[in-house]
Amino acid sequence: MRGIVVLTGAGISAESGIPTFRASDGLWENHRVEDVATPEGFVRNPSLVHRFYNERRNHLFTVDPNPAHTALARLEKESGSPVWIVTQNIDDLHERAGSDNVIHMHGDLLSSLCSRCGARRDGVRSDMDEHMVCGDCGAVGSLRPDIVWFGEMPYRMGDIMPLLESCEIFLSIGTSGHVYPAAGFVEAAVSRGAYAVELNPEPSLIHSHFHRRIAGKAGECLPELVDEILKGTLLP
Ligand code: BJW
Repeated sequence: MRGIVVLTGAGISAESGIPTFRASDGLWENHRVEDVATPEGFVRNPSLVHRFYNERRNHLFTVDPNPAHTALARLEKESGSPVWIVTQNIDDLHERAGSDNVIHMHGDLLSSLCSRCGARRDGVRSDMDEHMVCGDCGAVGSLRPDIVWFGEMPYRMGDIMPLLESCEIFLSIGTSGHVYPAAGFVEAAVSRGAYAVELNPEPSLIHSHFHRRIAGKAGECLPELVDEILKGTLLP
């Protein structure tokens, strides 16, 4: 059965109080991407990188899913078709809202990765630092946040591409289309026959590839879009 793929970006968590990256008050205004979101930045200054992610992890514990996350969980439960969320976000708000089929292509704020042995451990809730010891290989200082930085291969591309190539509906919610390979997903889906909808208050860099654009906030517009899909009135 052809399913539904939903690509989500920072915009879906904005109404929960998590800053986006490229807004005027976004994360990249106060931090240089090269310093906090590249493997080279981590080697140069692990303490700075740990501080950046520790602050974001601690903030995550203070926020809740918003109606956009809840609407996607409802779509998964009530749709007769398989629904997959491919999120670029490293927060756990989709899971907390009740979604089960979530692929975190850019990693997970609540997981650690050993840059020496590759072991990943989830359930990280306390601050990380450059003195930590890997519980798997015993290396000191090799543990990093389990995040996909620039120049690194996003997770589960081998699962994502077949989902894009077989889906009937592709939704893109709250992503600016600056970062690849995620920005290329709409073309992969549309070229194989998917109907594509973008939901974003501003047109993304890739908006022209979509059949329909909804200008608005995810928390306000996604519940209605989900209703349309569940009623079977979305497709022309
Ligand atoms: C709302 C809203 C509301 C606000 N409701 N919406 C040239 C061509 C192609 C590729 C490259 C290239 N040069 C370099 C590359 C590769 C590079 C890349 O794309 N660079 C670009 C900058 C050009 N990509 C990579 O390196 C990736 N790896 C890779 O390519 O590996 C090789 C490969 C080869 C072949 C196949 C596959 C792979 C890795 C990318 C890693 C990205 N990492 C980050 C940081 C880590 C995570 C973290 O710290 O949280 O991920 S960067 C950052 O950007 C983060 C995000 O996930 C990602 C996307 O940002 P997003 O989500 O779109 O946020 P914003 O802020 O940009 O936009 C928010 C949107 O929400 C806006 O549009 C608002 O309007 C909207 N919004 N309120 C709905 N209420």
